Amino acid sequence: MSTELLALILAGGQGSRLGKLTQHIAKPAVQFGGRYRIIDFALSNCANSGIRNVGVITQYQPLILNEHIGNGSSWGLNGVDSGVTVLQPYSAVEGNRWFQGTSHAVYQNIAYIDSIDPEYVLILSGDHIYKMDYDDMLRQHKENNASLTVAVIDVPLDEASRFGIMNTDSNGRIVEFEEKPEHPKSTKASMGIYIFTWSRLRELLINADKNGINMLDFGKNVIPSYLKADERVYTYNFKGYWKDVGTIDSLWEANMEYIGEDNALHTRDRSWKIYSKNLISPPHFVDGNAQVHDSLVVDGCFISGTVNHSILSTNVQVKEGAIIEDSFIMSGVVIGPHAHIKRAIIGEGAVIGEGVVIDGSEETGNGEVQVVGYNEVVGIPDEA
Ligand code: ADQ
Ligand code: ADP
Repeated sequence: MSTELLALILAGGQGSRLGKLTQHIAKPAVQFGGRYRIIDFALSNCANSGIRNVGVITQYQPLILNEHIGNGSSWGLNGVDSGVTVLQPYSAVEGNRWFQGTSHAVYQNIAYIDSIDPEYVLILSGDHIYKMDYDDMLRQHKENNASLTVAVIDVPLDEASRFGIMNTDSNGRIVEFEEKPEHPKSTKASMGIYIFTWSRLRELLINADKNGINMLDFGKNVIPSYLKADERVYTYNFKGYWKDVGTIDSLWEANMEYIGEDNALHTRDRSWKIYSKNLISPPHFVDGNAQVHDSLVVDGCFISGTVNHSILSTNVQVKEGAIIEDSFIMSGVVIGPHAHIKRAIIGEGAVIGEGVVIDGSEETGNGEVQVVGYNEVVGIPDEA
């Protein structure tokens, strides 16, 4: 089998900055927007870009991710000439090599990549919310006769030190790259999305291992080494909405930005649909006393209380007198009578007892987005 472009989604990071939300689940499997898990965006972008082969590199808590991806049929990636392969961690064999970085994870999966025999590999993160046509990036990679193309986006200067930051010449060729610099010299940030000409990357990774050279991370090792070797490294300028949802604040923000008809992701754009595994639930029910404004509510919800500018994922129950504002509520959550949830993320299956107040707002709460973990019980659950 051979294919032009193989996508590899890095879905392994622990996501420690998401705290309780990633205690038992890999970051890319965390829910988003009422109907999705974060990785759906990368998988749907692959499907929409005409990519036929996708490898998902897992490491930390991959169980739910495995279940979710299944045979890839939700994204149409289960045909005779296509497939999603969930690649399992190598930690058991290699002992302490468990924690190593992104390019090392690719190196560990070289046998799989060789079995597909791609001309190019597209490296993606499993934790970004965006819509992007990777085929256009590939077109440009070929036009530039590049050995590496890095997707970039302009970020605010005060956030630039969270990213790989680069300088380019007038043709978009990268002349300088610094991974997460303390004092960033530009605002051109790497999105952690790369297209490599595979033969060249393969050679680099194999030689580095042979010669005991650290080649563990794309940002820290591989890109600098490409630049040093005077390889043709180009940027691809991405215009549009993109968010790395690696922190509680960014995850909450991205969900809030997803509310509304005219949202940042253009949900209603039929030409670039986001697909997910669809578990059928009954229609949602809004009872006679309920009030729902400016909110996303999906299947299986049962609402008796008040919901304002919030997202209710599948099978959420909001009991009488409860108020939910500016919050993202994941699947199966029960919000007890007269509870008040404001500026919060409530994890899958959590139960909030009667009258409990969870408030992360500036005005009345402590100003920090509040989080309740998966299946966590807060207060005394309602008997009914
Ligand atoms: P980070 O996002 O900080 O920076 P990193 O945490 O190394 O990069 O991980 C990238 C992705 O790979 C994440 O989705 C993570 O979960 C996953 N991952 C990490 N280690 C893995 C492993 N061993 N196996 C499988 N998956 C793994 C990168 C770039 C920056 C760029 C930002 C943009 O290094 O230059 O600016 O992405 O978000
Ligand atoms: P965050 O940046 O939110 O902490 P990352 O996904 O970048 O999340 O991963 C955080 C750290 O956790 C990284 O240093 C990564 O190497 C490490 N890590 C990755 N996988 C595991 C794991 N299975 N167990 C423990 N730590 C891990």
